[in-house]
Amino acid sequence: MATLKEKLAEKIPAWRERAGKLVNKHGDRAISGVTIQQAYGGMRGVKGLVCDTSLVDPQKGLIIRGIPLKDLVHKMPEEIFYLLCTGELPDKAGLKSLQDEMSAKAKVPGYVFKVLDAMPEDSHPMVLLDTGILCMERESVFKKKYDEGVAKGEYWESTLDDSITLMARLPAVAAYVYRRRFKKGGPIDPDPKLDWGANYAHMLGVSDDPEFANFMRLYLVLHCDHEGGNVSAFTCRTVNSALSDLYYALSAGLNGLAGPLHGLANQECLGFVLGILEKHGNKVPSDDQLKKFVWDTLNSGRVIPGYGHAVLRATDPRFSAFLDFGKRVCPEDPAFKVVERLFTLVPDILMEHGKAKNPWPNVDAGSGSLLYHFGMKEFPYYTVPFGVSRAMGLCSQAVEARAMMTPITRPKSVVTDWIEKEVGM
Ligand code: CMX
Repeated sequence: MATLKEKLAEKIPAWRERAGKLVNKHGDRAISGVTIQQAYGGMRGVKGLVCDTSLVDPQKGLIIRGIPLKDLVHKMPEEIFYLLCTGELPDKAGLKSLQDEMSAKAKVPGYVFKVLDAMPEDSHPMVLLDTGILCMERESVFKKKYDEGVAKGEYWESTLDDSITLMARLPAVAAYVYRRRFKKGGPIDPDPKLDWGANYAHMLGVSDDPEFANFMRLYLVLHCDHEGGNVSAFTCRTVNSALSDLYYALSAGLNGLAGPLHGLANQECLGFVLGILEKHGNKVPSDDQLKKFVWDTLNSGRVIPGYGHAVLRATDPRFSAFLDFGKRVCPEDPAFKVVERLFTLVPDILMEHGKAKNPWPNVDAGSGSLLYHFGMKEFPYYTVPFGVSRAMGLCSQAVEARAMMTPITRPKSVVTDWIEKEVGM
């Protein structure tokens, strides 16, 4: 058995050698160009980053360290974190050592709750989560080691320490945010016997259904990472590249996740589904009624939430995993049934409509209806569990970047005058 740190220590020298060889032998070779459209258009498709934790394949969706997500949906989130960091799934002892380390580091300092209590009552749950993370910055092991003058080649070790502490504490902070913000009563203490996902489910206090813990584990696995260039990952890696520690960097990344074009989209999808039910007397409408609702939405110039993707060109395997879960656990739940029916109808309609490059569902099409099924009805909270999960990807990417001694991020910007001169305008 190898602890996470031991496994990384074993692998990092070979990773450094591999990258070093590439840069030495082929450093001048171009792997991407940049068009003017890309420069003005969010750098879509520009290959300018290396991220080995995961890859988004247009057809297969998320692939974590070479393993398609569909083959990982029954794993524990802690196993996925180990995989993201090292490229290998842990054996039983390796998993236990990580879980033990997380349990030992899980206690959230009391001042965090005092800070959250002092925030305005209507603060957004993501503001509370990100503030909770940021105010713990004084605990950073990386910062302490950096101030002591530790060598650059060892930065990854204290970045890993910070990652594990942050991940260990996030469920308690996130559950506190839920219970305080939505007046659910006092906080629920963690149960040291429970794993990471089950403990989060327990501390939320939303449902006694044992399936809720299974759902939370699945949710945490499915949202864990989505390669390196999405807003939250790119932000986190940029901030961390300045050697701002992970408390600064993770908080910054999750501030990006809070945007409606990124992590906030899941609440809009559930709103769409509930709007359908409301319009039809809270009964699942017929397929013809559903088709009409979808066409009416499109004809009024709006998008169908939960469908389409910037990279994917097939059904998102994360959606498929949620669909399978719902079919097993709550096939008769009206909101879930609408999600299931929409999946059979919307892709054809979007193809006929002819605009969306990808007519298939993304992860957000199904997740909200399942949270709703378990009794979590507060939409503004929905990005928070996404953030708890995505911390796995952001932290593992930071460990990777420090392991590879990646320099500070600093692409070049240009002025419009320069572009006009380049094209002779
Ligand atoms: N319904 C209707 N029209 C859609 C559509 C949808 N679900 N998805 C795309 N389109 C339209 C676009 O609005 C665009 O129209 P215009 O040319 O009039 O602007 C056209 O099809 C082409 O868009 P695209 O290249 O296929 O999609 P983008 O890469 O620009 O955008 C996304 C991707 C996800 C923002 C878009 O598909 C969308 O708005 N989907 C609905 C919202 C949603 O589900 N968001 C969650 C995304 C999850 C994630 O990012 O992880």
